[in-house]
Amino acid sequence: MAEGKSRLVVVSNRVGPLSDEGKAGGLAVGLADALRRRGGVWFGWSGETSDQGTFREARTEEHGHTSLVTIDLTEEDVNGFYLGYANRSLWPLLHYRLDIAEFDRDSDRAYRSVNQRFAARLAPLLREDDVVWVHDYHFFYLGSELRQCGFKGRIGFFLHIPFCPPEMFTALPASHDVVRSMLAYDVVGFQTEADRRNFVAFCVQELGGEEIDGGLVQVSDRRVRVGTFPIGIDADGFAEFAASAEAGEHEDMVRDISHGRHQIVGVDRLDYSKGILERFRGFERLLEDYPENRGNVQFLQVAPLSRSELEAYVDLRADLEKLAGNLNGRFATLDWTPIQIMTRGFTRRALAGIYRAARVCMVTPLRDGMNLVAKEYVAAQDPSDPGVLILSRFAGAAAELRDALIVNPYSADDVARALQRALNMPQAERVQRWQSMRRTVFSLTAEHWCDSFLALLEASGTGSASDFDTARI
Ligand code: ADQ
Repeated sequence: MAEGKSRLVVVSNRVGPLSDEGKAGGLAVGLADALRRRGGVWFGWSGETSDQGTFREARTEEHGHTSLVTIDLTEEDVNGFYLGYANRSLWPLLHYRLDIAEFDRDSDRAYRSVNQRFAARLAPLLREDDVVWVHDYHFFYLGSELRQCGFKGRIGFFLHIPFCPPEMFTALPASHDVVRSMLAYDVVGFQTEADRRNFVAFCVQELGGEEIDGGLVQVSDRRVRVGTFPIGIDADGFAEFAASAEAGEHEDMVRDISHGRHQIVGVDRLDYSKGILERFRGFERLLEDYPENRGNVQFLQVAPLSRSELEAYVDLRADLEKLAGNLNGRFATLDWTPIQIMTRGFTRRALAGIYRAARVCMVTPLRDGMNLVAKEYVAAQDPSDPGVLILSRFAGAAAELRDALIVNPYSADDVARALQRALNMPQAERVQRWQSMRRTVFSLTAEHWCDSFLALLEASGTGSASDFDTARI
């Protein structure tokens, strides 16, 4: 463990990998890096189900100064906690999709119970001066449960996805319980100022709290620091990936299949929040309204299946294939297929090559906490001939990457106009916009995100919530 610093204990639904073998997502890389530097524990779900679930012996893997500690869930836990409450209630609701959010008592119970059992398993592993950092919407109750177990040290929480306005969040039957229990954390962090404001507004309007200068929220006698910490990527590492042989091979492959046509790319987990259908409609509008692009542009959408066990995702895949099929049927010629969809994952090096081959990257979510693909695309570009980023105003990244072409993803006209502009943008303007975005991506990195969150958490002092009791708030 690094001298003079407390041990870091990270909790997230899935843990690792600690070594970057070119496959980890942006978040895992950022956290792994912090753990490698400081030493500590990464605690979470093993991804396995067993009959004993959380009661089964924990698995521990040692990597230098860091231990990965995981426990199982039962199948019932997976259905209620993970597929149910986390994925069918919280994910859609927090992405402003009240229309498809489902709420039911059994998954609410399962979620609380898993949070309570995770806390009970983690508490005995903790030392008094540990700094505990809990991640994401799977573990809203974990902090207050750790307090119930008697842990008095510092606990921070970071939400990777958006926090919707209070008018919407109150639709969650347990909304008051969730936010009250979040006050057990010493620091609560969000991706953007808009998310932070929504959370504070909930505390004020629903819990009778008030905002105090300096980023503090007070509810009854409990004060919590509420801040904005936009997540970044390991920009240098990603730029190195882009210069690797594997990236070069993929860049060449994409250039070969595009036969000198401009390549447009979209890279997302297959999820309704990513706005892929709307993006296809924007591309279709480009071909309708600006016919000179027919035969001259090609769109590659990379969308690996995520959570395919959920019905909404199966439907989405079918809708996407249908829309792409119709569009291809309508515009394709013997030697040109406008849209290609690939539902496989790529290594991060391969992905960097694909980004580099693309003249335009479309990152057009309907709602997104941050969106790391936007930052990866910027980091992967050739400085002398960079591509253009088209970015949804509803992605957290839009607050930082002002020199992208910012669009309303719901408007096919707006998206088509931006595509036309991107495809015809002079090199000098591309370079100037890219340089400005590059500065942001290379300064507000994953390491910066981690360090600034932990600095605030460490400065928040120990034991501030030792007497935390949700019943009093
Ligand atoms: P995600 O919703 O997963 O993350 P995003 O930020 O774009 O969204 O991260 C996706 C990651 O997966 C990127 O690192 C990307 O490279 C990788 N990826 C996507 N498609 C891939 C493919 N085909 N092959 C390989 N890798 C692929 C959540 C929130 C976001 C927030 C992050 C981090 O929803 O808003 O930015 O957490 O906080």
